[in-house]
Amino acid sequence: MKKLMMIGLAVLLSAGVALAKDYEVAKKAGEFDVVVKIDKNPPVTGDNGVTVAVKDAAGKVVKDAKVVVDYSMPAMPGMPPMNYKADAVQKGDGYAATMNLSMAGPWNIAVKITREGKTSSMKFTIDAK
Ligand SMILES: [Cu+2]
Repeated sequence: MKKLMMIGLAVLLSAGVALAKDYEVAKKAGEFDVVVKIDKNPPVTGDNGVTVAVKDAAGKVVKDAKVVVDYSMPAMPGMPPMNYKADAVQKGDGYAATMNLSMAGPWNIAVKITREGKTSSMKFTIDAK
């Protein structure tokens, strides 16, 4: 009985860890090292919280940039192309935005970082459920 409970607990704990893990993409945007996390994994139809962490070439956290999250879906049968934009707000060591995905399927994400008049971006795709 005790052994069964221990196994049950281990399963619960590992499931909890898997569920808690954010969708994460790390990429370069120009000279910046960018880590984007989405609080739904996989991303879902509706609201998804996005956080963006930016470091400069020297590895220093960048807090004075303007960060915009563009998300779009190319045209599909019966659906015109959709393009949205969310301005991220500086928060803690990064930037936060909410992405509202209007339908399931593939979305192109572009994170644009503007600092000192120069804009760099990183791109990736997600498959919303
Ligand atoms: Cu669509």
